[in-house]
Amino acid sequence: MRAYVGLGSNLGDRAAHLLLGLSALSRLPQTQLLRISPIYETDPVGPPQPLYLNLVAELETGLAPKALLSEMLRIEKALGRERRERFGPRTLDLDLLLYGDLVLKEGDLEVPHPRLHGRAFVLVPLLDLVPEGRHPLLGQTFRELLAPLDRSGVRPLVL
Ligand code: PH2
Ligand code: MG
Ligand code: MG
Repeated sequence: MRAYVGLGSNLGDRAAHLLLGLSALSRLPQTQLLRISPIYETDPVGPPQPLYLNLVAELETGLAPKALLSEMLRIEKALGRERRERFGPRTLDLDLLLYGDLVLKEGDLEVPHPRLHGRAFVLVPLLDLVPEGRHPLLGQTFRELLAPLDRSGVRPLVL
């Protein structure tokens, strides 16, 4: 199944955390890392905290959604993530954004990701990968969902 994972980091060496996260995703069983979006530096949404780096990765995976999610949590932990306040700073956050056109809500597994449609820091890099994509639950295109949002807080990273 084609799956899209959002990556974010706003603590320590942010780019290194993203690269380690991508490397770990690429090594998951039954999984290929197909493409990645550009990296963006983004204003934090939520409590005051450092700027984020965000990107979206496209995977082809034979893992079931639950198995993929638990592997993602394992990768976050391996990269030193401590869960403290909700929406607070993190070394690496991996969010399962889309799993094919699956719509599912079961415990801590919810696809499409429940906040995908309101977040420019997700929609901008997602649109880089799937410019004609459509939200499987809401039915609107990602382009339509991004249109009313303020994207001034999402800037291409210049290395
Ligand atoms: N993640 C959050 C909370 N706020 N803000 C930005 N810019 N990027 C994120 O990845 C992010 C956030 C919780 O997951
Ligand atoms: Mg997140
Ligand atoms: Mg998360």
